[in-house]
Amino acid sequence: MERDILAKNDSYAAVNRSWLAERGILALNLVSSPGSGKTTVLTRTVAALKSEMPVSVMEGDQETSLDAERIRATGVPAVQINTGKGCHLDAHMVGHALHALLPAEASVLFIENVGNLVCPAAFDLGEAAKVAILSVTEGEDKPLKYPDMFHAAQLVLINKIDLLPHVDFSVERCVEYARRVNPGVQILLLSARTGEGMEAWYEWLRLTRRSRLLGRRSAAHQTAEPSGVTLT
Ligand SMILES: Nc1nc2c(ncn2[C@@H]2O[C@H](COP(=O)(O)OP(=O)(O)OP(=O)(O)O)[C@@H](O)[C@H]2O)c(=O)[nH]1
Ligand SMILES: [Mg+2]
Repeated sequence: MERDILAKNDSYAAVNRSWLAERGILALNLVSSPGSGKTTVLTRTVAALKSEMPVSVMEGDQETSLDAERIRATGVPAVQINTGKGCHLDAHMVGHALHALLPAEASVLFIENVGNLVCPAAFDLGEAAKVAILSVTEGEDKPLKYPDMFHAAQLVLINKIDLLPHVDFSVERCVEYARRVNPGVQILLLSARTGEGMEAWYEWLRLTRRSRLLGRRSAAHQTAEPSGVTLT
């Protein structure tokens, strides 16, 4: 039964992925335990980048639209998906939300998943990459305890580094544990509160978006279609 659910999800995810690819949209699935700072990272990120590139956000929570309201307060479009009893977003929900949000061509779409380090790892949403956030108050052992999530992530953001002087958290050990479950994973340290380290994350976003647009342009070139995409 679990296999059937995942197979069905994968087919919806494939539809989302091609819908996003046709429009040159970079979709990122942000995953973490509750409270590690996903929405705080996102509000700061979209406020910083919205004049440079089109951005929009999907917010996944069991209840409330508090996070979508925090994003909308920055002037960036956001939709809230409430999962009720569900502990993760799935590709069917995201497909519906895509049609409600209608992210712009060549934009970056951030999908904030439900705070949970287990279930979201298994559900492909059609994203280009998963970004896992781990805050220093959670303990450095999380990559070893929740290996599926850290294995699935392309990038790990270690957040709340402003709190490092007050907590017992070894960045070195955390990096070693993350690389043990995912040798190729990229890792950035930041504080969404002070802004330290955020520029490197923005640069990762710029580069990842750029390579997506270049890939789209060369695919369009091969099929002799005009791409219409401006690279910035
Ligand atoms: N000190 C410090 N606090 C932070 C930082 N980032 C977020 N916080 C705080 O951590 C708390 C949770 O942040 P959120 O952004 O709501 O976390 P979240 O991951 O979106 O939470 P859920 O959506 O409930 O899973 C808030 O009180 C934030 O102000 C940071 O870099 N440093
Ligand atoms: Mg949140």
